[in-house]
Amino acid sequence: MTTSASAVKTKPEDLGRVTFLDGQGELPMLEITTPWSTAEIYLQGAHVTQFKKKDESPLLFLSQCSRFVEGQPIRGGIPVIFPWFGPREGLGQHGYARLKAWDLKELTQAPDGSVSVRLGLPGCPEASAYPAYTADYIVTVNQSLTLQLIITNQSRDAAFSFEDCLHTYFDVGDVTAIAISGLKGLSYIDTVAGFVEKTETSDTLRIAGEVDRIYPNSTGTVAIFDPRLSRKILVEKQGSASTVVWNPWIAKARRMSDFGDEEYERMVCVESGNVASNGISLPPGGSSNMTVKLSSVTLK
Ligand code: TA6
Repeated sequence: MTTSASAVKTKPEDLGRVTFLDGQGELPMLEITTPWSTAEIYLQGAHVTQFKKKDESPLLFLSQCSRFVEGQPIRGGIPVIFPWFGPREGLGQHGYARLKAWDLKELTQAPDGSVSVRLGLPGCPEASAYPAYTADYIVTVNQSLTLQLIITNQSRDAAFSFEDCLHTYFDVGDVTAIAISGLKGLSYIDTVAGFVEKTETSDTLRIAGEVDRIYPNSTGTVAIFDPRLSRKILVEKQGSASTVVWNPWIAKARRMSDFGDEEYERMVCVESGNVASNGISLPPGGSSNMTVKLSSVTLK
């Protein structure tokens, strides 16, 4: 016997729920609950600070020392990096999108219990250096976490060149025990070794010191095997040509005032974006759409 969807009454507890509240530092945030998971998004930086599946430990790392101050980046979660990646003379690191309060544009609760939140980057003085553009960010929460960053060149006559990156901090049981796959055979820029270009020859990348690598033309799925937390994290993506892998290790961790000295042991960044040689140039009216799906499976 088939039952039409309309005949199936969705119980309230099966719908996704969104709660607006003041988070750390009194910064406004959304708390999202679905039948499978919970998530937190701060309007500051459209910053996802947590995603946690029921009966699993948090997927994302958030520093215990993070600042929650308007205009300052949150340390951990998923910083939205735009319109540039890395340092810029006199302009700071990783663009200004993560420093601004984004506007909440739309909330969608799907009949299956998924919740989607669309946020928009408002105009700001720094944007005057660029052609007119819009930046929309859609976060979808269900059994996994899907992030979509859509940049549109609203100019009628000028190209818009930029970099973007979802700088995701993953929570791991012990960074020296994880293995990262999906990068074998790719070239990478080793910024720790003076930005020299190398080739990834190992089947899996292990972390035993500071790692800060940009893998250009890296479009495939990356997996993080975490034996301590008995899970495999998958980073699947479309519209992203670059992967960045980062762990600050001991010395850099100590230099970061918004990061605990020992916290390098519990995190790794696997970032999805379009940076360096993969930067994007949009023609007038053109759009880019980067979609990243973060999921996890339990290791038997
Ligand atoms: O993505 C790696 C990286 O560029 C590292 O070089 C390190 O600076 C990290 O980003 C964190 O940057 P942040 O500006 O958030 O401290």
